[in-house]
Amino acid sequence: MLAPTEIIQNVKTLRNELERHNYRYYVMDDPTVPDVEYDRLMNRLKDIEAKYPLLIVPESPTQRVGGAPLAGFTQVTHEMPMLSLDNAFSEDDMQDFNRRIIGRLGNIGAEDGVVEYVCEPKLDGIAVSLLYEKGQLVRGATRGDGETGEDITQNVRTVNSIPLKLMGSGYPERLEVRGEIYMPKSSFDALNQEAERTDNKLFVNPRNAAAGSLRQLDPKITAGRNLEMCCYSVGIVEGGAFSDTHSDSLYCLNQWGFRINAEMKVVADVDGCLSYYQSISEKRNLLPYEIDGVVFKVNNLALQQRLGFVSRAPRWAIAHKFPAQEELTTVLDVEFQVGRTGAVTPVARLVPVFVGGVTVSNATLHNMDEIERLGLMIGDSVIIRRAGDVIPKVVKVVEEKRPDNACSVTFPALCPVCESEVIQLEGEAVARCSGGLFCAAQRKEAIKHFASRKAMDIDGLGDKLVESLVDEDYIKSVADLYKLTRFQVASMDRMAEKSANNLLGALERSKNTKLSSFVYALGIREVGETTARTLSNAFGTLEKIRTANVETLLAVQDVGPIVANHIVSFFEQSHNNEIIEQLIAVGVHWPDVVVDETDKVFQGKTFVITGTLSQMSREEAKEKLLELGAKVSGSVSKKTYCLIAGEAAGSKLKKAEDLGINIMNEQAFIDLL
Ligand code: I6G
Repeated sequence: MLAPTEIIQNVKTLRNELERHNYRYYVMDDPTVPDVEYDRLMNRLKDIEAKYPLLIVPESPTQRVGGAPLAGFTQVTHEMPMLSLDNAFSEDDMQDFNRRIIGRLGNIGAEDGVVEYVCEPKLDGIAVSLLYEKGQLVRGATRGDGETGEDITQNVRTVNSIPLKLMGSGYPERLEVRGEIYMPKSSFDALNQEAERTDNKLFVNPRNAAAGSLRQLDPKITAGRNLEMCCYSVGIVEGGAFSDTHSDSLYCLNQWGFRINAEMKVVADVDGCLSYYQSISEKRNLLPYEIDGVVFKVNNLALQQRLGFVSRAPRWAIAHKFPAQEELTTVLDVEFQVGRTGAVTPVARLVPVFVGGVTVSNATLHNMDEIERLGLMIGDSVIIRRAGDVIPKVVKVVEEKRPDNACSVTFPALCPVCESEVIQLEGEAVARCSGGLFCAAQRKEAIKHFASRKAMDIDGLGDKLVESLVDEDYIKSVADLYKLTRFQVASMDRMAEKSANNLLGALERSKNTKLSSFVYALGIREVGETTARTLSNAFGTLEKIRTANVETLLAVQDVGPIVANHIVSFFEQSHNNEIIEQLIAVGVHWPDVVVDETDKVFQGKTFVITGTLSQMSREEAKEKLLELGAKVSGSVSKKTYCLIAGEAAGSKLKKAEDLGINIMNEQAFIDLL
């Protein structure tokens, strides 16, 4: 039986230890103990608190899970208004901003015509204020309109990267920390996947998901949403000033337990700001969170004070925004496109809109289920999103803006290209034209695919040229490509003699190919580049693939019943075999593949290794996996088959858990080997 003082001491030690691990994990992204150890400590603390409830305090790490639901949010008046930032949209705007600052500071502060700036990415989240008194978190509030926000203390307490109690020492008596609460891209994807699985409404983007999660009256829901917070400034500072520069104040915040942006950088002048903008633009898609620009601030706090504010924005800071990734536009029409496999896909024709750096006039709507899910009608105002290189997507219909003459979308019963019947099989979301290669659209797409780089790699045979050659009736099948005459090619629009010769040369060169490229080029449904390679490695010759039955195909790694059936039915159709014979007859050839008979149990499966392994090095583990046919990648994604997690596994383990990927500890891996 422990004495009360010993119990209290144990509780203190456990809390300190847990807070330290929390900090290493959520703030520094650098855990020092494995998750199981963290769980053990947490369970020990929970057990003691359950036995002695009087010892429970709000800052205990056990209290992050969220208390009882609220009836509503109360209003908070910000003692110091939460300002907004002016925006720059171009290099000229940035130069103007810098000139204004130098001009105002003149000979005191910008003597040599330069000012030092701090650069940070501008996270696309929700601005919040956290108030600490004597080191304890006493209130969390949204920015609201800058004067008045909402009290979200219960919810911010569930965010693991927000300290409930400040660490270390030297912090002011009253300290208000400001920053952005956001949802990492991986958590957003996992949340929407789950919403899709459970037939719930999807969130439009990580920002809306973060806002929705923070506006929950039940903090337990917020606790399950994997939000993070990154700090960017302070508001109230009473009872202890702590730095002369903005960068220094961020370092202090970091020491006291807050996450600051790892990309933060101090630059000597405006040219440094412009290079920073460029480099962050380039790595934007690789960052684990969404950003909509970068923020520059004069580093010296005394100079910030001298510059002051204009209306509701500081003169010493600016947000250099990226081109918007979401825009509002109108659906002019919905048309139906026919793809290589006959899939009939609705496409929204839009009033052209500049989004994510390009002008977008079309967006795929995937299938009728998607149109129903969005509740989309022709004439609707919609939000279009184009992030990175991703195909533009309609993410939301703005129903309030629906015009009276909006009309619903009807799926065509006949193919819009060849008028064959459109068929939707039971359980499939996609409807298909039944015309096969009779359908000019399917023919065009099949030929484009055949000519593409990863297939037969026919240089100079672009999409437009394929369409014209089919429209002219010069080619009906891929085999006809090799029968094209110089006269036919040269007669095509914008085909000079030289390009015609080049194309004929490329066609000739393409005849010398690889089995995997040829199998991929055939365009068998669900047989992508990787499956084509797996098939050629497993069978070695086209003849063996052609004559394989479903059972034999199922024995190949990664080939499931759907793919196996598509392969068998492709080779059952006589016209496909005729085309293959014609291709071979005109000289298309490839060497057979030597089949490696060893049993490669992990053929094609992607593994990730993380954390420290104690019985072998990571390199040795990788070698073993490669020997068994696996691929080993450095990052976890939906494509990962299994994560091998050693000691002190960190963010990769968390991501794998979020994505529901197989996780194996070192011992299980060794047992498996
Ligand atoms: O909205 C903001 C995003 C990022 C900010 C901000 C910021 O710094 C990285 N900084 C300030 C001072 C304000 N808004 C007002």
